Amino acid sequence: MRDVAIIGVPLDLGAGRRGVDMGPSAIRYAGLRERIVALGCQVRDLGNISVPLAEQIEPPTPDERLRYLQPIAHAVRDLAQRVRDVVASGALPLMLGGDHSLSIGSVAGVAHNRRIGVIWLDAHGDYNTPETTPSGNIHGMGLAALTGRGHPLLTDVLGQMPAVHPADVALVGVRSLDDGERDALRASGVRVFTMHDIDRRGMASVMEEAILHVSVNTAGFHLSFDLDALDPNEAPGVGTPVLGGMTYREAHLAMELVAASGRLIGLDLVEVNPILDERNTTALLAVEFALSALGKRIY
Ligand code: 6HN
Ligand code: MN
Ligand code: MN
Ligand code: MN
Repeated sequence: MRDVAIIGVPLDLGAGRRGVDMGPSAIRYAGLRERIVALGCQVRDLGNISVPLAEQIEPPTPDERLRYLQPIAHAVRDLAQRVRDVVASGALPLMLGGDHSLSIGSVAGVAHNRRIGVIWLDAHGDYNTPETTPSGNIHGMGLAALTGRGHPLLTDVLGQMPAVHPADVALVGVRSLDDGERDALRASGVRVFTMHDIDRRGMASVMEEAILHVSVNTAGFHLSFDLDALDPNEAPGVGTPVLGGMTYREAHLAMELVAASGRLIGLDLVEVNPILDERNTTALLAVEFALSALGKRIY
């Protein structure tokens, strides 16, 4: 079993709604560390990245198309450097969020000086730019930034632009895209699997193709798991719920296929919002997904 390093990112500046800053606590409280140790992994919890509160930075930002750009750019750079160091130490970085803008840093860190694949599990595309965003929220721009589209402070985090090639990315679980975002995604070369594909083909077929797609000629793949990929009836504690998502069983199967691939090199669990959750259900599911992705077997 592998070494795992946990990094909390209590960031909510990239989301329109407050509460996901408490996600790292909720996931830790759900027993993350002990349960990964029980798998036989060596686990280090590196604590949280320091992130300012919205209340500390009023007024938000001069640019309403990139809300809180400066503090988010600072946080993702800090995170990317720590993740790069974790990777150099031979451990697998496990990020707890926090809003999805944090993945701009985590993926940049995992991708440092090498070609990696990315699987982005999400109800959304996170492929907006300042030109297409309807909200100005940077958590809707993370995947675009990682593939080189957007503000330079977000596209060039560790001096490698783009951090990942669009052709090495698979987006899975999508059911909410903004108009400009959809056009950009179509032109990008990112492989998109919507909920329609999961309904028609089944999760196993979709994930097997996604994993193969991001594994060709790469050093392995990073999995960025936005918990809003799940149906909000099963995972209510997320920042931006969208009906019609994957079931717990489907997501769980996806994680088992990730583990079976032997190619996982980084993992984000993001957008857990304890304020909207019921008895920490969503955080508990996040822990289950981490365990399955790391190779937990029933038999
Ligand atoms: N997420 N497409 C919407 C926006 O504001 O850009 C929602 C983004 C949600 C982002 O869930 O990580
Ligand atoms: Mn997302
Ligand atoms: Mn989302
Ligand atoms: Mn490919």
